[in-house]
Order: sequence, then C-alpha cells, then structure tokens
Amino acid sequence: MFNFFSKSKIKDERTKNSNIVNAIGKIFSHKSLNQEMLDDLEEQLIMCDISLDIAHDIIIKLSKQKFVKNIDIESVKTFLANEIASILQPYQKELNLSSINGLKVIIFNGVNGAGKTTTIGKIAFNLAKDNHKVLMAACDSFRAAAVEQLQIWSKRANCEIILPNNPNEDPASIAYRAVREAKEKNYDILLIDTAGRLQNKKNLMDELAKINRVIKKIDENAPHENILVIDSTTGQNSALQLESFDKLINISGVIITKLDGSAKGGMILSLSKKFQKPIYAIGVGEKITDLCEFNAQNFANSLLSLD
Ligand SMILES: Nc1nc2c(ncn2[C@@H]2O[C@H](COP(=O)(O)OP(=O)(O)O)[C@@H](O)[C@H]2O)c(=O)[nH]1
Ligand SMILES: [Mg+2]
Repeated sequence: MFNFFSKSKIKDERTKNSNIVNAIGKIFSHKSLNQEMLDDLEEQLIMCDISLDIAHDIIIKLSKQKFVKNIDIESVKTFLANEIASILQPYQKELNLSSINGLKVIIFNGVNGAGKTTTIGKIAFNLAKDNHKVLMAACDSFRAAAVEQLQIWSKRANCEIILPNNPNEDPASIAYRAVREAKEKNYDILLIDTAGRLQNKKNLMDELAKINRVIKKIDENAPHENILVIDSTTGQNSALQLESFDKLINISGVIITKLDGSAKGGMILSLSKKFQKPIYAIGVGEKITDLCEFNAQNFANSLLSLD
C-alpha cells in the first residue's frame, strides 16, 4: 500500500559525486591501478561521507580484482557501485503497513530542519492520491510557524489536519486527540509531526516518549512506525542522532532527505551497517513529488554517476 514513490526520480535528481567520478577519471588516464590511485579513490569515498573502515574494505576488495592490471573506467565504477549496493541491499525495505487493520499511526521524528514536515507533506500527497484517508497532526506546537507549515502541506496534499487548540497545548495532548479523531472518523493513516529541538534534548526526548505513551492508551499497537528523518548533509553526525532517538523511542525505520545535489550520501552506508534500520524512502528535493522509494542499486549507481 505504500508502494507509491517515484522510482525513476533518483535517476533524474541523481546524487552526483563529482569527487569520486573525477578520481576515477584520473585513473582512467593510466593503464593500471597503482597504490597512489587506490589511496586517492579511498579518500574520495571518505569525502562523500563513507566511513573510513567501509571505504578501506571496498578499496582492498577493488585492489584484488583482475581488471586492476588492465584498467577500464566502467569496470571500476561498476565494481564500486555493486559493492556499495550490496552493503545497502538488506536495508531496502518498503514502508508497508497493509497487514494492519484499521488506523495506522506513523510518528515522524528528527532534529530541526531534517525535513520531517516536508516529508509528511510528500507522503500524505501520495497516499491521498491513492485514495487513502489521511490525517495529519501538528505536534510541533511550540512554534507557530511549524504549525502553519504543516497546514500549508495539508492543503497541498489535500488532507485534513489536527491543530493545537491553543499555542500552549501539550504535543501529547494533540497526538491523543488526533488518534481519537482518526479512529472515530475511520481514517486509514495518521501522520504525526513532532518537534526537533535537540539543544533541549532532555525535554524533547521526554515529549516524544509521552506522545508514544498517550497514543498507546487508545491503541496498544500504535504507533505502528516511529520514523527518524535524517538530513543527509549532516554526515557522520547523523549516527549520534539515530543513536539518541533509537535509545528512547525505538526507531523502526529511517527516511534520508536532501540527497539531491548533495555529494555526501555516503553516510547511509555507515548508518545502515551500525544500526541496521530499514530505509523506507529518500528525499530528493523540496517539491511534493520529490520522494523516492530507496533502491540500493539505483542509489549506488547515482553515487558513481552510472546510468
Ligand atoms: N533539497 C531538499 N530540501 C529539502 C528536502 N526535504 C526537506 N527539505 C528542505 O529542508 C528544510 C527543512 O525542512 P522541514 O520539513 O521544515 O524540516 P523539519 O524541521 O524537520 O520539519 C526546508 O527548507 C525544506 O524545503 C529534500 O529532500 N531536498
Ligand atoms: Mg517541521
């Protein structure tokens, strides 16, 4: 049921990494791959936020390939892309809640600016278009602008929204009302937006835990997903974010945003290896249609500018 993301989009909005491609270009001017070039390639992998150990492993494997003696650029690119894809393959998972009867509740978590509100808008749009009855809840209630932003997305996506009753309403109380209303009015899916003030970590984490607790009072199986939205340009720092949120609310999967135009998508590899979370989708732009299913091979190919 969540099989709605544009599959070809990543090819258009590819996450080009000119560093890797340039490094491979340099190698191409030589006949065989020497140690200096291997080191250079390793450095370029690290530059796009692939962690040291993963980059090193990939280059060691590359150095053992037969074609190293008689180099051709396509083999190197294809080899690197396939290595990256095989690391990521286990985490390519569809966000599929079709086995759940009745209301499905999804909470979107993440630090400020990660792309939670935008991602909710994109997902709501796709679901509403597929005739799912979608409700949003504006639980980032502390900032009026955040509420307004979700409201704008609800109009774009053509779905209903639960707003704070007053500027001081507790986020958990808004979430509670939203779940109750969604059940009463037979909504299929409730998408809950949350705050992301990590500078006030303790309060934020208490708030998220409370949202989770009150929802369970109405439906013990909810929330069905606790998604962490991660900005790909935050690089290795994203590991700290995933660790903090996961400790508290048990993150069920991630969505990685801003992969358009960023040369830093390599953080996905270390995040996946370390935390083993499904990657449900990737954000490739600010528009409502700029969300794709995560496809390991397409992603790896785009890092290497392969078609
Ligand atoms: N280029 C790009 N920008 C994005 C993407 N997702 C979100 N943004 C932008 O990132 C900024 C923060 O997004 P927002 O949804 O408000 O983040 P939130 O604080 O987590 O709710 C906004 O300017 C969005 O337009 C994406 O996939 N690509
Ligand atoms: Mg927001």
